Amino acid sequence: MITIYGSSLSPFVRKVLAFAAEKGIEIDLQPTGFPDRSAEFCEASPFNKMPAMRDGDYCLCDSTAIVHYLEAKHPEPALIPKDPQLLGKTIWYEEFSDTIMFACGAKMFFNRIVAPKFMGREGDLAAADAAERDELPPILDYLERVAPEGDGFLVGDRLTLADIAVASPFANFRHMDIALDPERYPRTIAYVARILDRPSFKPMVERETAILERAPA
Ligand SMILES: N[C@@H](CCC(=O)N[C@@H](CS)C(=O)NCC(=O)O)C(=O)O
Repeated sequence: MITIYGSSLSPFVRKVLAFAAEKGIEIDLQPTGFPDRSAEFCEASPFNKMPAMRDGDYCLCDSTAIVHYLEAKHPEPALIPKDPQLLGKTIWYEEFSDTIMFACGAKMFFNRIVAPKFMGREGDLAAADAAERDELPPILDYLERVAPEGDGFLVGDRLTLADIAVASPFANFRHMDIALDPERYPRTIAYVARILDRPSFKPMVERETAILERAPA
């Protein structure tokens, strides 16, 4: 069985786990310490970042590398299109999530949740508030322009890595009780709710909520 090291509270780990679940790939999730210096994890992740993966004696780190490995090893159902234009858009949305959304979301999630609950210290709440005030609205404005209506998807006519990658950080927003304005972001709200409601995400996000409720204030 494939092992993934990390916590699904990380949007990168959650993306890999949802991607594997959509393909029906069974995963052995091994939680990592914070920080994790175990030889097993360090072998798989030389820079100690989650997620990392072990498949037999083959190790790989980085969520993008891992999802491409999984796609090549388990091609069906295809989650990364082969058509050049659809492929390009899929990679763009994943990159948008991994860089632009993460840069904003991490400032909020680290300072409001990770630092106080898992590191026993206060986070920089002013930095979190500034990210929510200044960085989040342009991200949501962009998503509202591209979010599909009805039961559509971001790229082409089926679920792809794009949907998985873009929806993943919204679970972190939920954990922080960030309320999106329904007047301003109706399409984004409906689209994200639909993706996070899929069996590949829903039970995982519920387990995260339970972990956060048990964690110290
Ligand atoms: N590009 C990497 C980023 C991974 C990453 O930054 N993970 C964070 C958690 S969200 C981490 O492990 N941070 C710990 C650290 O930087 O020491 C990926 O896509 O997997």
